[in-house]
Amino acid sequence: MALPNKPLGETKAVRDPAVEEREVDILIVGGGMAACGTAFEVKKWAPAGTKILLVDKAAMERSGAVAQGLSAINTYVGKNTPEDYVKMVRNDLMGIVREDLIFDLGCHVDDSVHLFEEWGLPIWKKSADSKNMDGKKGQSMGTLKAGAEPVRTGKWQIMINGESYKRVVAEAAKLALGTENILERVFIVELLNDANNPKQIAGAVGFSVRENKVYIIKCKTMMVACGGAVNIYQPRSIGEGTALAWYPVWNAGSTYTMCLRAGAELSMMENRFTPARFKDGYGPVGAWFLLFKAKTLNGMGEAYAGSDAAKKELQKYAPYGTAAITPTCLRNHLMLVEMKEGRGPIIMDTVTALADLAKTMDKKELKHLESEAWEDFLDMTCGQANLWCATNTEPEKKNSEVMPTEPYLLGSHSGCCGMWVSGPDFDWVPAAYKWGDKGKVYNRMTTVLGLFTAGDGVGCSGHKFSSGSHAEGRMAAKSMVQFIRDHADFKPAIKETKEQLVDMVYKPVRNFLDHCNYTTAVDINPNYVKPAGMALRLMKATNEYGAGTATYYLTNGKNLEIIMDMLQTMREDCEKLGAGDLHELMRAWEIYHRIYTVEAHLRHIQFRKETRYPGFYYRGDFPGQDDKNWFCFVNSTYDKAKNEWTLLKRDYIKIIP
Ligand code: SFD
Ligand code: AMP
Repeated sequence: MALPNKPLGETKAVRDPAVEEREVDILIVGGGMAACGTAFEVKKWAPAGTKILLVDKAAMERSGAVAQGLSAINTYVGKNTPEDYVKMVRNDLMGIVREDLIFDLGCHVDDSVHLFEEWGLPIWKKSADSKNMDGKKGQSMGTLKAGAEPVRTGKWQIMINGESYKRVVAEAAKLALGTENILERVFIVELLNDANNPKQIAGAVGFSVRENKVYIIKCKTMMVACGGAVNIYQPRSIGEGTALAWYPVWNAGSTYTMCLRAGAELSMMENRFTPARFKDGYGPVGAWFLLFKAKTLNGMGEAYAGSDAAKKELQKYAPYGTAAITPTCLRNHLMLVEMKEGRGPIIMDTVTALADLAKTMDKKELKHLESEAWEDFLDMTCGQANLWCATNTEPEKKNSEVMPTEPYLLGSHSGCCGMWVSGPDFDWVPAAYKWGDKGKVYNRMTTVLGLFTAGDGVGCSGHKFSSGSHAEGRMAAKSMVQFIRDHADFKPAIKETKEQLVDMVYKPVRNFLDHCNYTTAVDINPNYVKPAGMALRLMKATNEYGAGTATYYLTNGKNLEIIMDMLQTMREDCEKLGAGDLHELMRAWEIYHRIYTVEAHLRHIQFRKETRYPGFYYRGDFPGQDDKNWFCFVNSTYDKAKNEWTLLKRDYIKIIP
């Protein structure tokens, strides 16, 4: 149940919180697209009486990446085939992907889109004379399921009026699960392995960000879908712009850190997404490229992306670079070449694009087109629309700059880091890609028994986006139900005592309370470090040594060696985090999660001795791709008892010719 909004000011943390213990069959951690998918699907398959609980750190109506809404659904297969979908994802991610996971998703994703429409999400449609119909007009054309044509921008993307997208999806999830089975504003800190089998999941511990209360929850199986990782690198937005980012600032790598600390194997953590976005406001570019057919120009006014020099550059990365659609990282690479050679800044030519479209439009249609240009941002990144207002930018009259942002870690958008999970139980899925227990295969289960993930949590299978994340959450739900049926006699046991868990979760509070009177300035104290300070320390280090914007995304072996040392020190110093209120306690745990996540990222970059994703990051000591040695997955595990990382290669197996 949602707690009411709190009164002004932060809730002071106390030394000894209340403790609530729960035991359920199925625990869903996260309340975003994937978790809402799980919540919607799970009860349909679960035996009567199954206890299910969903825990979100925020309020589901507006939590996660879709909080502000979206203006497009980027994965709708429609008349394409799942095989084509695999080929698109494979090409965009430079060849190394899990084709079993992608194909499986391609078979199911449209069903989630059909549900969104049934639940009230307006999807743009083509009229009989091929005009774009949005809002109510679009709805009057009938549903996608009944055969209406969506407005395709690219081959995979469809336009929506999506400001309330997350509300629509969350409402369905809440209705399906029942609000009595939902805890909002509870931040999960750590997963708990079973006392009798350390390779099995048995529960999780977290705390309320609204009241001084720790939750200890036992379960038989768990979905962890806490999104990707943001603010692990110094963002380009500073000063007045602080707190702006493209991906959701409130997703702090909890998925990766909690799963890796529970022993789950990670895959392709070296992959990151460094998106090109409208400068300073982080407005996405997809609609401008695909719907409005805009071009990017360099500072000389040249459409550099189609130039002979660009074609020559892309040939270095054939077959991906020479494919019909240039992979996302290489589009960035071309942009960076221009910037580094002094031909920046990069400019989105909105003026020409809108003028060209206007040629075939009457006045009313033109007005509508202009409002669509605004709505694109108002629907999902309203800060960009605000910035346009603040800088007198009318896109039909004034162009905007585009810039590659700071790096993000995610597995659902144009990136593919995450957990190494089992694929579906089909004959065509290689044995190395499917696993489970007692002769059963559990689709989307990590290498920890009973621990599932979806959306940003699943590695090696990007380009799921909002719709695919929802569908994947639903697919995993069915496996989770199968799991509890097969493990009906499993009694989760936690080896940590209640006191030990409370000590761990509230340690930053106690550090603070023990020492806060020692100095007059509460943020400065020799006995504790505030999470805000630690966040700055982390972002400075990753920016400078870990291929951030400071070095045009370039790093090398020596820089990585230095930052590993710094990260180790930061982890040690995290023992001294201090939190005076509940909001700060959340910040303390977020920074802890961020540090582990970015360490995993950098350890993978260190291990992979090539530059697989030019434009996302570069290894100065290993430029270019080395297919002979590195056309494989890089995986890793972390042993929390020994504080040891193990990195390994796993074979890439081609399934779709
Ligand atoms: O324009 C804890 N995305 C786009 N998808 C599309 O389909 N179309 C678009 O147009 C897309 N674009 C876009 C997108 C995202 C953003 C931010 C913008 C623009 C500005 C991507 C999708 O949104 C994304 O793929 C999915 O949302 C991923 O789903 P999922 O479930 O993996 O993550 P989530 O939705 O962010 O949810 C995370 C949840 O976890 C909670 N959480 N709960 C408890 N304890 C913790 N420790 C927790 N940590 C996090 C969160 O509160 C949240 O509920 S465009 O750029 O291309
Ligand atoms: P973005 O707004 O950059 O997140 O992109 C939204 C969708 O459009 C994603 O599916 C991208 O892969 C796709 N996209 C964005 N820009 C281009 C482009 N220049 N060419 C092809 N596809 C693109």
